[in-house]
Amino acid sequence: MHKLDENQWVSDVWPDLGTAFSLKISAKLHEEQSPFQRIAVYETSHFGRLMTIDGIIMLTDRDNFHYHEMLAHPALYNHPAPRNVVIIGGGDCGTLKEVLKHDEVESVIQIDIDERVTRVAEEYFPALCESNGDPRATLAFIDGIRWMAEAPAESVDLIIVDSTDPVGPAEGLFNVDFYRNCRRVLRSGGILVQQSEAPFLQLPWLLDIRAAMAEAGFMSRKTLSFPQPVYPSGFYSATLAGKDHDLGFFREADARAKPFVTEYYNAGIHRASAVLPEFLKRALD
Ligand code: SPD
Repeated sequence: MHKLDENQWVSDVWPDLGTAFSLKISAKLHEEQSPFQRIAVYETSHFGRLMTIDGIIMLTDRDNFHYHEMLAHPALYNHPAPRNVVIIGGGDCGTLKEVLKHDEVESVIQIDIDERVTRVAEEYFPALCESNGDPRATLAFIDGIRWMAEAPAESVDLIIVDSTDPVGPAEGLFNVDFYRNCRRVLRSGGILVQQSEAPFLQLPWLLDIRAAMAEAGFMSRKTLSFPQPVYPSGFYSATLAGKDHDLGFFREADARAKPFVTEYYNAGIHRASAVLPEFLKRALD
């Protein structure tokens, strides 16, 4: 652990957007160059621990629940019977933990190319990894793009892409070829959900994601918005794509009676997250 000066900050800097978001830190707990990326963990003054990858904020103890819950629960309650789930990326295991809260899920394979992200999370973010020993969970450290290209058709109900941004190692998780394979691997009624960036600041990325999903043959798309304080602008999104069906339905009664604790997600939030501001509705039309 490296103790830092009183007034040190870690900043998530986006030169092309002219923005930066900073967290005050008291110590650097870990830093390494994995075969794929630079992983760092800091102790912050007000947000608990912070993980960055290649200098970009991935998560903090304090606020990661918004993102992980909204990547998992809306899609799981949109699907009538989600039994087999695949998470692409998600090496910190926060999304896995949320998925495993659903008793109807029989298996989850988490496929992250970088094993070091998971090993670092196990050491510094044990709360996110507390369900890793669940017998329904398999952790694989292989290329998710290749896995998807080779997976049997119609074998999965839900695919969650919990990736870094569409630059660097994760770029291939945002394109038509990858989405085509996801669609092939999904059963009828299956759903793909992709973290789809910050609508106000990164709208071109969101539009590209939706266009690629449509080009890959997904019949419907639904973008949900939610707060994510430590990501650019604090306003974030996830986009669901329905293989061959409309995404209007969700198991609202089940969501209302959810038998597990969440910090952000509930049935009302599920409904509300699909209500988009005017600028975004116009952009997505
Ligand atoms: N702009 C940062 C986007 C990072 C999204 N994924 C974070 C991983 C959390 N499981």
